[in-house]
Amino acid sequence: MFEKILIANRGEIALRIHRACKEMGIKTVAVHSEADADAMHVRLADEAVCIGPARSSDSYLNKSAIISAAVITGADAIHPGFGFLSENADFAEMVESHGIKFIGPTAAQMRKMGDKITARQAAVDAGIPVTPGSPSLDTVEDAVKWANKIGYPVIIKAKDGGGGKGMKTAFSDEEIKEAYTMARAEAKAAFPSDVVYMEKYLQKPRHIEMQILADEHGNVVHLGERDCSIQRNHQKVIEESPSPALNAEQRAEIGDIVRKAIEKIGYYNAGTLEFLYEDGRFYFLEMNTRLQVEHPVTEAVTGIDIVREQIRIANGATLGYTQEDIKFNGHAIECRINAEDPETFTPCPGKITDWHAPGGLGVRVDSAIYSGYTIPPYYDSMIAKLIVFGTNRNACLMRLRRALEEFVIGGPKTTIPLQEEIISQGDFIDGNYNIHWLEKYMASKKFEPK
Ligand code: MV4
Repeated sequence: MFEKILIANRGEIALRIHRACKEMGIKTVAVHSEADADAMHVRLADEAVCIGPARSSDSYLNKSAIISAAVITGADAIHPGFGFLSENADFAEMVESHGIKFIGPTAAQMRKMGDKITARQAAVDAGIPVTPGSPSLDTVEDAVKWANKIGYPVIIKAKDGGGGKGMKTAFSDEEIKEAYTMARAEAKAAFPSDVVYMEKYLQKPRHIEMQILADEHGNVVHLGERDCSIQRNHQKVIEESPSPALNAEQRAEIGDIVRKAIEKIGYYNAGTLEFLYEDGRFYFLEMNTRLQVEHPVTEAVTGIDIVREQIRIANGATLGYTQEDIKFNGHAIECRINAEDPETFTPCPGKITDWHAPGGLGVRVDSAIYSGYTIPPYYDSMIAKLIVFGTNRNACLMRLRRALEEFVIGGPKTTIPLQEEIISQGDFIDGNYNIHWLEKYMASKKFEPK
């Protein structure tokens, strides 16, 4: 087993990975920017290396600084967490070329499944349902032809797009020309490639993602789904498992399809397949070849420590269990707590003057915040994740309401009031929502925080 793992990340996920390492008797190396010198993961790690100034591009995205830190400290492996270099195939390659294990898929798997068009093709070849779609569109005539073949409404997407950037919908031949031209122009300006393609546009889908774990010997399991539809501006706000929209048969069906597909594709380590779900049907969107922010929701309902499994897999272990051994219990909901104005979502960095995290049975708080800590303005504004488990969804909601009420964060504004507002809405309580629900809700009523 690895003796020492370098954690190439910061904040709550760095702490989360550190915890898994310590429980496995593995030493940890923290890397940090100058701005994170007094961060929790730095304090708790066995060793810490400053890798550069505050700006991410000079520190957490600085491949050679991170690899140098691993070489200097003699780390056997690097865990990239999420964001930063976690889906950067070149980084994975550089790490492996230094004889250090990258905890994740291979660079080749990352390239294949991380690219929207090749991933879609791999999904089709592996029997995963996708939306009716087109190949890359070279001319506006192509766009008109394919839009009429697929049937309106359609959505045009940039191959290298993400987070909703470079997407344009069209409902008629009149709209398709402008949509195509705009999408290509935006792609050219924002991404490495200006290649665009088209899909049938789903107007009221849920966003449901499947967690998979695969070892390097061909064994694959799925760990169920997460419903991530409560989002705003492509930022997830609340995630839950299981999805209130799925029954056991649907779960088993899509789980089976995904498991067999990943076996066929030959992917390994942790991964998540994102789907749009509408009128009882799944449509593959894209694959995330990394650990995700919302992984604790799956850990709560399966009892599996996903980071521990990633480390075991990277160390060549077999899973040691099959799909039949995976049991799903109860219900879990995660609230992302951001240091942001709950109405405008503008980041509010600053000093934490008070910090009281909720506790009790079934309450988990993943955070690297402590009283007196100052949130730096250089990184994303998520400061904590509140994950609550209950034996069923209602019990989970009751507990979540109590935990949010108990949470005290003095200093910056946070999204807690918005979370409390969302979980008190009838639609949410009934599980009756889709990807547009939150934006519609916030637009429809002047949001009044408590
Ligand atoms: C779609 C879609 C509807 N139909 N594709 C948003 C970013 C990227 N993940 C793909 N996205 C979408 N693709 C088709 N064919 C709606 C969205 C979408 C969305 C998807 C998941 C979660 C939130 C979203 C918010 C707006 C649009």
